[in-house]
Amino acid sequence: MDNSFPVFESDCHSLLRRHLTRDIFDTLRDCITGSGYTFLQAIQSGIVNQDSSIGVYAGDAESYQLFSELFTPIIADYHGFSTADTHLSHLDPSALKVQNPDPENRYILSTRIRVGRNIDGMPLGPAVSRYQRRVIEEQVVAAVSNLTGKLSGTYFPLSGMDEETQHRLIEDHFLFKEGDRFLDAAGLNRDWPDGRGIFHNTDKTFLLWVNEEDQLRIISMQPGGDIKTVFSRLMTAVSEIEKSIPFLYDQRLGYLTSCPTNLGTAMRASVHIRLPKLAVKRTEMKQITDTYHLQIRGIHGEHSEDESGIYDISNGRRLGVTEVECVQDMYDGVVALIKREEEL
Ligand code: ADP
Ligand code: DAR
Repeated sequence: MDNSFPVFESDCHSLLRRHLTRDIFDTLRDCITGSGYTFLQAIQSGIVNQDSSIGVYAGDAESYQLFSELFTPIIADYHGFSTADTHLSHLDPSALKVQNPDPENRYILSTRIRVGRNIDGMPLGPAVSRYQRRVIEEQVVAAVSNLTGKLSGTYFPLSGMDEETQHRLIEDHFLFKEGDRFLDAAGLNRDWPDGRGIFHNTDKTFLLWVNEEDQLRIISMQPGGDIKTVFSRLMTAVSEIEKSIPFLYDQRLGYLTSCPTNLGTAMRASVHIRLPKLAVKRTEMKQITDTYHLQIRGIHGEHSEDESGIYDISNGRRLGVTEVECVQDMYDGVVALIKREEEL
């Protein structure tokens, strides 16, 4: 790994490039955390992938302190969250003021709400060893084997999963894609597929990814727009799992994650929604999603393009807002999008 100041291409617009000064680089260049994660590893993804939006990953909780000269301004820039701010959690679905925004299923194909979690006492994905990843897998599998009722289900390790099953689960939006180049350069794909897998209940409305970008991605999803039911199921599952697994949590930054974009709630609440009229008025659609702090993705996950007027619409705010506010953001924005679609 080259330890000279990185060369950024003229069309690189990452927050890494924006905030990495020569002074910060010289100060942090030789820093290594207790789990052996180096500053150069932390910035590697943004150097290799010049089209990164952020470009940095944490290898453990200590990364957020030891590399603070760089991480803190990136977090402030991305989340609008300063060192004077403190994150608060609010996980109670009864506080959510929502109803199904599309009871006749004219627009919303499906609703999915996920949170990322990592295990207190372990490094994060970019610095975890093969052995630690297997310990994490064992801990998570033991925790989900205690789930009862509608949350009970089966764990499927990626190792040994046949290609056809894996492809179908990805195509059906249940399983993560094999780590992309951003995760690869961050060291998150090391030893793939060892220690990775997916748990899901019988009807695939509750799923849990093990050792992808975060150590747990806890997911609730179902067809249609019953946002409150999806959120309630997720919160029940999270509190059940937390009875046997300590989650990595920071008083100021909330739930700690490998990518700073997921800090705080680590929540993405999304709908797959068909908006054919707004699809040809993309500027107007963007005005509405910006107003409600929403993000637009394609329906095959991050970095995918929208398909035939169907979009993945989700909350853009994760840190400095509560879980209830994340879901409320998404709901309020979806109501506005459907209203405008009907007007058109
Ligand atoms: P993240 O887990 O960070 O939300 P992605 O955006 O890559 O990651 O989405 C992961 C998977 O979840 C993809 O297969 C995507 O199609 C699926 N997905 C996301 N939102 C929904 C939704 N509302 N309904 C159905 N599938 C969804
Ligand atoms: N691709 C990286 C991370 C962006 C946020 N998405 C995550 N964490 N999956 C980038 O810097 O663009």
